[in-house]
Formats: sequence, structure tokens, C-alpha cells
Amino acid sequence: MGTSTATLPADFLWGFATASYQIEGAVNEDGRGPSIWDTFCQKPGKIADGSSGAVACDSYHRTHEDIALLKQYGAKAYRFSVSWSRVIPLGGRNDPVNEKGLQFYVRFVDDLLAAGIIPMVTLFHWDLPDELDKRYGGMLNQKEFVADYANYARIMFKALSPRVKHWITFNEPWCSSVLGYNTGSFAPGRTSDRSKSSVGDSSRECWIVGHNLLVAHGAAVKIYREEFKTQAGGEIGITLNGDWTEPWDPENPADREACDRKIEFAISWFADPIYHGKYPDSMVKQLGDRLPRWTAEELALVQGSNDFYGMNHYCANYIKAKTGEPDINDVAGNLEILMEDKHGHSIGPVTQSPWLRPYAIGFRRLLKWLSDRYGSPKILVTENGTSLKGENDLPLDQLLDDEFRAQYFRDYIGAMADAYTFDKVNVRGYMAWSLMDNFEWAEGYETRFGVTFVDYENDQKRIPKKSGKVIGELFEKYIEKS
Ligand code: PNW
Repeated sequence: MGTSTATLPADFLWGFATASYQIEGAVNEDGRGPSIWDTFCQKPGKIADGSSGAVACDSYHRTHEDIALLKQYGAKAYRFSVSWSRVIPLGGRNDPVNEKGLQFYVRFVDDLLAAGIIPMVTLFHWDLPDELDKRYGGMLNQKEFVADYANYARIMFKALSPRVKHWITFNEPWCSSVLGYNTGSFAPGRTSDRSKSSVGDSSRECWIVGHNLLVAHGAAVKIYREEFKTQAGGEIGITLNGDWTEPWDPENPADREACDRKIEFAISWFADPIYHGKYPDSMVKQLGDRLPRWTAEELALVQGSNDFYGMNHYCANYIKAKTGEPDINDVAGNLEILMEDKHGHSIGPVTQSPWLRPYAIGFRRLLKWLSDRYGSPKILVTENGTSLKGENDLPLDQLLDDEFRAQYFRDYIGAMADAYTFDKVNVRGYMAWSLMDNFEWAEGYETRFGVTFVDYENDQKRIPKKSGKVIGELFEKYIEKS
């Protein structure tokens, strides 16, 4: 819980988040083309339960149910993403636009606004049109990818601006780069590990993809600022993910240094170029010429390209410095990421997600860390939430009474209010992950993150959990009355 005198400002924007491939389903409907996730899910062994987003929450047909939920929870805003291949089935700048797909999002934005809910649109939440991957290597190909993404972004700005005033270019480029091109655990699944993929170079491709995503982000921001922003009075930024770090051995200076290095490799990889015009020294030092160099033209697009900092945050780790030379495929900064410290003390309780153990004070500390490093930017928290160990196996009445998740939100939203009130962090919005249980990528449907239960066996019926109600009560308490 936050300190009792902590508050949040009257205009604080709060609500819930989702992503297209995780909720929409209807993958073959109304002219949608396949994305790299449709293809990836078909490969045996890639998704824990062998599932896919083919039906998911069926939100393509249930936008009214989703809006009703948002209203019921009292949300001011909703963050959702657009499926690029629904709008441009083949993806490219010379490929046809699918008017039916585009109109789906136009109508949805109209319906949200009519319900008094502010839309926040993510242009890219991992579901690249599959054709672009096949045609020219997708995100690996800077020239083609940036031009195609810029074209797609302009189509969406034209269709939805000025009614949409909050834009996110990319969700978690770290995940697209590292999980997609280093570990190979996410689409398109490229890696040097030949037991997982026949193609890929973990030591190089992720750094190229990260670089290209930044340039594409910069190109879209330039278009928005030159052609749409003034009239709309809107804002645009990128969403970065990153966990907090604590030293495995606080007495050891190497572990303490490794804590910052871990955040640099996860977050500053993208945020330093945007706010400081360069990659972090720690990355240049370890990666040498495997890290692309910034050209003047690229930097002109990337530096200064955030109107706000989009922050996805879930958890924390203990960090232990490694001593030898870094592995060629290392992406973390030559360190171990651990759940327990030197004394065997766990950073937080176990959840259904192997990487996620709650540690709310880390949220406050990371907000301060980002604020200090990047000159007090406006921060919008675009995701925060938790899974719950064994939730999927609980009887329904117990599943709906998700006190563990409710407590997570009390602790994390309280920590954020503390950061705003006492550390003067300029945090202005918060979207809980997620509005409802959905397709949790390589984990399939076994892992649930929703504040709403989705009954996949019974017509995707939605039933609110306790945590959905708790979030509204928390913001009612913290937000100052204007
Ligand atoms: C975020 N990790 O992803 C995504 O933006 C969501 O789409 C996703 O559902 C949510 O978090 C919950 O997982 C992450 O392995 C996925 O460290 C995996 C990791 C981090 C973030």
C-alpha cells in the first residue's frame, strides 16, 4: 500500500490494456492477412498448450461487451493495439488497404468515445504481417520495414486522429528483438539455437532489429508531429519494458554495478538513443561493432522522439555479476538474473509466470531511476499486472476472488502514488494489464493476467474478478478531486 498521504493528480488517466493478437480472434475474417504470430503458433512446440490466437477472447465480435466491462470498472481510458495485417493484409506500402479491417477500428474508437472512454492506441504489439517477414526479412530489413511501418502509421493517424490523442508506436521492442531474434521464444522465432530454429544469429540479429525498431518509431513520430499533432493536440511515444534490480550481494560493488547495467541493457538500449542520442556505454563496451552505429539521419529521427515515456513494468530480480568474458549471445549485460539473494531470500511470491515475482517498492524505485536518467519525462504506465500461481486450476468462485492480484494492485498503485507525491516523478497515467484473461503468447491460455475471467469453454463469457473492482477504488482514493 502507498503512504496514506500520497495522491495522484486530478487529470490522471487510468484504465486497462490489451493487445490485438491476444484478444481479437477472427484471424481469417473480413480480409485480415496472417501475422507472424499466426505462423509461429502453427509450429509444433512453440506454444505451451499448442493453442493460438485464432479465437482468443473473440473481441472482434464482442467490442460492446469489452466496452461494458470498462464502464463497469469505471475506467477513464483503454489501451488496445491495432492488427496491422487486418488493415493492410500483406502489410506493404504498395499493398491494398482492407477497408473492412480499418473500419473495425474506426467504429471501435467511436464506440469508446461514445461511452466516455479515452482510447490509447498501440500501433504495433508484435503481430507483424507475415508477408513482410517472408518478402524481405521483416524487422531485419531497415529500409523496407521503416517505409512500410511509416505508411501503415500514417493510414492509422489519418483514420483515427484527432479522435485518438494517445499513440504508442511500439510495444516492448526488447521483446520483439530478444525473444524474437535471440532466444527465439517469440515470433518469428529466430535464434542460433539450432534445436529451435534452422535460421538466426543470436549474437547479431537482435541488435539490428532493436535499431530498426527505433528508426521506425522515429519515422512514425515525425509523420505524426508534422501532419497530425497540432490539429489533434495529441501525443506519441514508445512503450518500453523493464524490471527493477536489487544486488544479489549488496556488499559486492560488482553486483551493485551489474544492477544498473541490467536496466541499461533492457531499457536504456532504447531510451538512451531517444533521450540522449546514443547507446549506453556499457552496451557499446560489451557488444562492440555488433551494436549498429547511429547515422546522422537516423539520429535526427530518433533523438527527442518521445512526447511521453510508456512504461511497462511487472517485477524485480536479484542480480549477480558474472566474472568471465561475456558470452557472444548474451543480451543481459554479463550477469545472472536471480529470484533469490545471497541468503536464499526470494524477491517476492511465486506466480504462474516464471519471470514474475511481485516487488512493489521496485516500481517506485524504477520510476525514480527513469525520471533521474531522462530528465523527468512525462511517464504513462502502459502495463502493470500479475498472473497467479495455479489460477487456471481453481474452481470458479475461488478464481473470481483474486485477492493475490488485488493486493498486487494495492501495492503497485500505492508505490506509484508514492513516487508521484514524494519523489516528484511525473507519472500521469496507468493501464492495468489486463482488462481480461487472454492469449498469453508462448504460455498459451494456461496463464491468466485478467481482472476479468474469460471462459474459453463457454462462448468466451466474461466474468469480473475482484481485482477489477479494487483498481477503481484505489484510483478513487488516490486521485485528487478537481
Ligand atoms: C508483456 N518476459 O510482455 C506484454 O506487453 C503483454 O502482451 C503480455 O501479455 C504481458 O507482458 C504479460 O506477460 C512480456 O518474459 C512478456 O520477461 C514476457 C516478458 C516480459 C514482458
